[in-house]
Amino acid sequence: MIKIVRSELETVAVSPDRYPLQDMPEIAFVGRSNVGKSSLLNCLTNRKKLARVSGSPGKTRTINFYRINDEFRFIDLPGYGYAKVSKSITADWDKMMAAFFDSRDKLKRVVQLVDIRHEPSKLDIKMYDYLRSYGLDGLVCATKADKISSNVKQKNLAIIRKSLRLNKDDKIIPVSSLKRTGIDEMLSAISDEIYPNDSV
Ligand SMILES: Nc1nc2c(ncn2[C@@H]2O[C@H](COP(=O)(O)OP(=O)(O)OP(=O)(O)O)[C@@H](O)[C@H]2O)c(=O)[nH]1
Ligand SMILES: [Mg+2]
Repeated sequence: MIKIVRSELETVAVSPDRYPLQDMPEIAFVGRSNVGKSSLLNCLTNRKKLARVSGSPGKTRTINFYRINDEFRFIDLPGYGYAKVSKSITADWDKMMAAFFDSRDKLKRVVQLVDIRHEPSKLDIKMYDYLRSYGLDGLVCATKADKISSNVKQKNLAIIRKSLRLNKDDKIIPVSSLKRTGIDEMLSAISDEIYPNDSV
């Protein structure tokens, strides 16, 4: 399994002319505003303040490229579904995402984050279908697992699986960035995407 020893914010971009060169494999993270993307990145990299976390949703509005071990990148995508964001910003978001997905050839997988407490929203389902159309689906992270009891957890994971229409082999990993649970499972799944030929 990968061991993250170095991580740095490499580039903050809105449009493709600011994206870094495609010289290493990449894993992106997407989900509604406030679902816990930036918190998960901090947890995975074992850094407290690598990505900015906020109580007010809509914090990450840019595409943030993090360089990990000089080996691969984690990409924090801007959250969707923030109610106070105006229509024009939503249109910009769609354009920003299309430009991103159309151009990153070394993107191995996009981790879809959903809140473990709730049934996926229409936007979550739309986003996941969008990932499916690019063949980048298959890895879901159910966040804030510390907020529910373990018997409700199993039930909710099944609901999420069903509503996103996951295949049998697709992974859904419950994670708590607060309690640091599920982080090793997530790192192991990410390892499999970056180094698919390595066994163990
Ligand atoms: N209890 C609990 N709270 C969490 C967890 N992960 C994130 N949070 C909280 O959820 C809020 C949003 O977290 P962020 O990591 O900033 O969410 P984000 O998806 O990056 O949000 P945007 O950048 O706005 O799209 C913060 O108040 C976090 O402290 C978790 O595992 N458990
Ligand atoms: Mg964020």
